[in-house]
Amino acid sequence: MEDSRIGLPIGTALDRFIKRFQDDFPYATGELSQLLRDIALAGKVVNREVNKAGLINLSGSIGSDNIQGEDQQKLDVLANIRFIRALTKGGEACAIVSEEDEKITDLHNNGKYIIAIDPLDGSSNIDVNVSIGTIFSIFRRLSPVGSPVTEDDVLQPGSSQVAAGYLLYGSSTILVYTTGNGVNGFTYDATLGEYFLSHQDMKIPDNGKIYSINEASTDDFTKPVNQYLDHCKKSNYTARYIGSLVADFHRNLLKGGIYIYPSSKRYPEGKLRLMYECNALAFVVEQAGGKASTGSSRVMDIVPKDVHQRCPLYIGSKSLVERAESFYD
Ligand code: P6P
Repeated sequence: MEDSRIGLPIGTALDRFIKRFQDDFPYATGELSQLLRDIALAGKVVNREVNKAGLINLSGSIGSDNIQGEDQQKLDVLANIRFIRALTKGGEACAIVSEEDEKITDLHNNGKYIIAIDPLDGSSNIDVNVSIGTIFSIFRRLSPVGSPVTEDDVLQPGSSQVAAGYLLYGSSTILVYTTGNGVNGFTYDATLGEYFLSHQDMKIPDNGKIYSINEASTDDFTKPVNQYLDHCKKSNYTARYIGSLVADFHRNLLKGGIYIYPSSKRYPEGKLRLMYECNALAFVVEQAGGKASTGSSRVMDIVPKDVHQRCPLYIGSKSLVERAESFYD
């Protein structure tokens, strides 16, 4: 079926783009479109608060840990509230898995979709003005609409995602997402309160020379990881590691490169979360021609056993990920 979005010019408003995309699916009834709009709306609110954090005493920690045992930042909590509120009011999501909440939030409505979300990833960077992001993953529920949400509804492999993407609150705020028909980026114009198509049909360069990993943990890495790092150095790659997954991922998506958070003594399963970090970015990168692996298997093939389970992540340009995998063989 011809993609009716081809030829949509740079500068197309997100709303119009979503509507044109919906026309590609004659049976689409608009719920997914509305869900994407709800996420975009929450992103506008979070963007406003991220940009003013220092002025309205929203920086810093709330003095307690989240369920991940990580020092919870004020904006973590606020972003979580904003997204849950927008998704609840929108009515298209029947359940939410959030990094900030131990349990699944069943919205007890007739929504068709499950959302897994990291409301604000990299939030420890807020106080030092480094880019941070929201990561989201969308599944269709499996059980009958209106019935209680089941574990099977939620614990689906990444290959079942119907949409995924991220918001990056940086020098500009950009929404990048896929619904399985390529990847597009929309830059937010706060003066107009609208996102506009700025990155059309994004494809990750396969000849990237950037590697992103926290090399302070080298002694903690397994041999294949360190062999690959040696390869990168001998190949005159450039090391770029911001400590904010969405920022590192987005740069590598545009310029080519690989981001690695491997398993280690400290994080035997890796640090990053499968459902609302790895799967979402894996869907985006595969749609952009890249690859997302645990080092030995495809991230999106993993059937989750727990909503907060972690997984090692090698993600970026296909040839770089495959080269890293070769050290495991
Ligand atoms: P480390 C932020 O906490 C995060 O989840 C990612 O955004 C980032 O890439 C990674 O962890 C940084 O972890 O162990 O290198 O500080």
